[in-house]
This record gives sequence, structure tokens and C-alpha cells, in this order.
Amino acid sequence: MDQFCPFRRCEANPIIRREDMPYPCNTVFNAAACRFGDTYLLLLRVEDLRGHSHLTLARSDDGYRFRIDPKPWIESADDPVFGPYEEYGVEDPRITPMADGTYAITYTAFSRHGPRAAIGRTRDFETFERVALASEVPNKDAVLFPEKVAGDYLMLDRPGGYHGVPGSIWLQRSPDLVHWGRGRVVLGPEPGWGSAKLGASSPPVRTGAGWLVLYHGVRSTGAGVLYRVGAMLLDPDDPERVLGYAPHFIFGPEEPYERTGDVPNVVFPCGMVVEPDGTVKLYYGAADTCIGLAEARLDDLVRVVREGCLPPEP
Ligand code: BMA
Repeated sequence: MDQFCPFRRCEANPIIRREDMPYPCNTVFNAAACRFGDTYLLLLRVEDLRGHSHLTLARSDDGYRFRIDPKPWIESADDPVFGPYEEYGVEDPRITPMADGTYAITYTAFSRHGPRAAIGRTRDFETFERVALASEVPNKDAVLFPEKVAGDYLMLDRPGGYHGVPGSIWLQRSPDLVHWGRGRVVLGPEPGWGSAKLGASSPPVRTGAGWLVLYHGVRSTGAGVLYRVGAMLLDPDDPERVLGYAPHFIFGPEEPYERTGDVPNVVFPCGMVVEPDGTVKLYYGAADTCIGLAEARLDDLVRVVREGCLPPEP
């Protein structure tokens, strides 16, 4: 940890690799995370040997050592509504524990038409019900807020990022999780570490200082892309208003397993668990190949947004 990076990597990283999977696959990365009763759950993005992704559950008692289910839980739909938009797979899930006791799962539906935000839900992590295709194409990185604000469900998404359109984070509103609109830009790319695209990482967390949102920023370089993580705070009552964001990235690829893999130089968090003692466990895809875990204090994440950095270590 230093003044600009509040995270410490788990010594056992990468905590899940292809070799840990109970069935053959190409890679396992970008996992959603939540607590379900006494269990930590990860919903793993698993890329099969065709290059298409599905989602498989992994379970843990301590948040560090996971048992991976023997078979996928969510695969491409074959119904006429969702099927055509999930032809090439389901990717990059996020889990939001909702105020009504359900767990909403947002994911990227991928097909010949492009990527599209989709929403499903579960109560028990056994039955999964698809709710809506929540955006047009192209769109990625959809995350739901855990509670309604001013009577609406809220979702952050990323409708741009292609064909010269800025890759900004937007806020969408819905009365029912199905019909989405009234979109407004929340934060767009700026010159620097996130100059190409931004996208929300994990569902917003309510803190005393506002909604804390971690997001990834992409920089294109002559040698390829760099994916790093930033943090911002949104107004608790009007979350399209950014209260502040850390001027620098707060977590980036450094370790060999983050620097080398199918897509080098990528850390891509999709899940975060906040413990009762204020510790944050951040689960992230590393180089689109394996899964890492890094921990921080929630207070420190808020502090880097509000003050730009942490006090020097004594
Ligand atoms: C993004 C998504 C992520 C991936 C990242 C780096 O566009 O597709 O799934 O981790 O690119 O390749």
C-alpha cells in the first residue's frame, strides 16, 4: 500500500486460475461477488475453448479459498427474446444485493449485433430469471444501485466507447427494472490514465460521504491497452452528480499475472464485498486470464477520493 494505492494484494494471488476449474476452459476472470448468508459467492466469467463466455458459481467460507461448481450456472439463452443477443456468450457479471432481498445480476450479452446490457435476478442462487435487455448496442459495464433513489431504480452503464463516441459512464433510470431511459452522462474520459474509456466496476456502495463507485479507465498506447481502477463519489440523493474523484488511478497492473495473459496489463474488477469491519475485498480479472483479490479499508477509498491521497505511512 502507498499513498495513492489503498489496496494490498492477497498473498495467494491469483486466487482462481484455469487449472482450478473442474472442467476444461481457456480462461477464468472478471467475476461478480457478494455475500449470501455466511457464504462468499463469486460468479466467474469462464471463457470456453471456442472463445465464448458463460458464468459459473464459486463458493467460500472465508472469501479467500473458493470451491468452484462442477458446471456452469448461466449460459447463453436459447429463447427468442434473449437468445439472439447472447449468441456469443454472457460476460462480465455484477451482482447487486437489492433492498427487496433479491440479487440482481447485470451482465453483458454478446452477439453479432454487439455487446448489450442485460439484467437477471435470483433469490437463492439456484434459479436464475432473466428480467430485461436493458440497453441497445453497444453498451457494457452495467451495474445497478442496491436501492431506489427518488422512486427509481438506477443503473450505471457505458453506451459509448466505439466509433469515435466517448466511452463515458452514464446513469439510467427505470420504474420497474425493465424500461430504462432518461440517461445522463456521469463521468467521461479525460486525458491521462483513463483517456480512452471508463466503465463502472462494481455496484455502488452507500457511504456517509455519498455513493462510492470504483470504475476502470482504459488508456490506449502504442503497445496496446492499459486497464486500471479509479474511484468516485456520487451525490447520495442525486447520483448523476459527481462529488469528486481521485485524480490518479488507485489500482493498476503490476504483478506478472496482471501483466501477462490473453490481454496483458489488465486489472478489471467486477465485484467487491464490504465486511462489517470496513474491509473491502475487491475481486478482479487479471490479464483476462485469472482472478486476483486485493483488500483496502472503505475509509481509505473514500479518503483518496476526497483528499487525493492517503497520509504517509508512519
Ligand atoms: C473490456 C471487456 C472486459 C475485458 C477488457 C480487457 O472491453 O471485454 O471483459 O476484461 O475489455 O480485455
